Amino acid sequence: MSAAASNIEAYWMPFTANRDFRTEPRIISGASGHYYTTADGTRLYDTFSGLWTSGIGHCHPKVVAAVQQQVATLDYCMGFQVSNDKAFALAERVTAMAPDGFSNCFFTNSGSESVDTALKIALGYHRARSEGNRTRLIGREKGYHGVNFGGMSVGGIVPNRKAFSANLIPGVDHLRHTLDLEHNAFSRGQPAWGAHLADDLERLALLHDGSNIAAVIVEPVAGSAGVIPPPVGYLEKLREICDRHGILLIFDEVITAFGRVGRAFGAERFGVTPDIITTAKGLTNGVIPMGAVLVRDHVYEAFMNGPAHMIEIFHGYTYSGHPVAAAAGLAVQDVYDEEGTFEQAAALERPFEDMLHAFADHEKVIDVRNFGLMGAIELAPRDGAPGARGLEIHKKCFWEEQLVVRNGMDVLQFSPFLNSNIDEMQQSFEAVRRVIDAVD
Ligand code: PXG
Ligand code: PLP
Repeated sequence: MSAAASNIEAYWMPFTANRDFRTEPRIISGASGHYYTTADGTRLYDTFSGLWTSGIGHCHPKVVAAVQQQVATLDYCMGFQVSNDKAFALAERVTAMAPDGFSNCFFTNSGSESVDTALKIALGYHRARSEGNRTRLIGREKGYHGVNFGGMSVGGIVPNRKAFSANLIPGVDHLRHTLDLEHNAFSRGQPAWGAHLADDLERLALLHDGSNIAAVIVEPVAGSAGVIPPPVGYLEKLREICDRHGILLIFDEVITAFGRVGRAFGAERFGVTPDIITTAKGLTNGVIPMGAVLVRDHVYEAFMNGPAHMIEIFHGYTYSGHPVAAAAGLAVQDVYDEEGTFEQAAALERPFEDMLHAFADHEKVIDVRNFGLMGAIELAPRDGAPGARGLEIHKKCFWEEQLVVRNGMDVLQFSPFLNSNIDEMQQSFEAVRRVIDAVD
């Protein structure tokens, strides 16, 4: 298989070993349904549904048609003091499917922008209520909240922070993460051990005084760090401590929203209601970049004060509510409804869990984790070369098994399509096993 483009020097790829990539370029030029194609026509099965993005598959005809139609009708319009019909329609649609009490949403263009928007809304909320002293933000170790300064600062993935350490935003603390292979390795779904780690929030509220803390942000299920489901009772405990201290709870649902955990939102699945929800990815199935920040009514209403001619939040992006992105979003939401995508995802959970946990006894595997249609197989790192085994598996899957598999260091991550075919899923795991067996 050849997957080369004529000149691949110019493009500086994100989160990629660029020089290594150029020795074996893996370039996709087409997609349909659950498969990618390369320039020479090779088909590859996508085990990651894009990058957690494309739950209904690639190039869904309904979405393609909606985007084509919209780009020929209204390609762009100013979003400040003027707007477009599709943005309003999508906001109505998304808030209608959210948990009760989320009647408003703010549009962004990515998960990173959604997170920074959410943090600014949290700070603005307290200020609007004359509690401007609430400035501290709390994230969690191993959290991923994108790469902008706010999200990076509340995030807890060390290599993403290391080079920027001195410039992270001030006034941020982190809860401990909940992954502890000694106590919760190989849990199916939510681990039984670890709810007590939420008490870290109480400890920080005592240290700083809860009245100085603006918000806590967590992923309901950590994704990027390698799928870390919340221990049973953990999210409930965070909610309770936030309530006691007047702290806003932000769920970063960039991955978990729109069916990935078998419901519209993780908040619904876990039965814990945050004050702010960040989304992106599945909002448009990844077709056009877009994110949305959903806010509870009390948050929105706090801003709707002062003279009516005044802008309530001095924040927004050139492309907030972009009409083509919004049209894609509307078509995707139609597909979710018409095809029963979230129910399809829920029905796949158990077989997916079984396929993943079949790796539990493999000699190179040190943990298997899953929740909804999020899964991870953690491999033992090679001595002195963490990440090498994972990258080799990724490449071998691509070249020898025609499979796109995502690795984060030595953790293989799986994000199957919400409408996966079980046989294809099974075959993809058989191929992954062949590759894990074959590498050192
Ligand atoms: N929050 C969460 C919870 C995410 O998963 C972001 C914010 C940032 O979104 P943008 O659209 O700015 O990338 C994400 C993104 C991985 C991986 O390998 C996951 C993401 C990004 C890159 C890699 O799991 N999620
Ligand atoms: N930089 C400059 C010079 C700009 O004019 C703008 C927007 O007008 C931005 C950055 C922000 O761009 P965006 O609104 O696409 O985030």
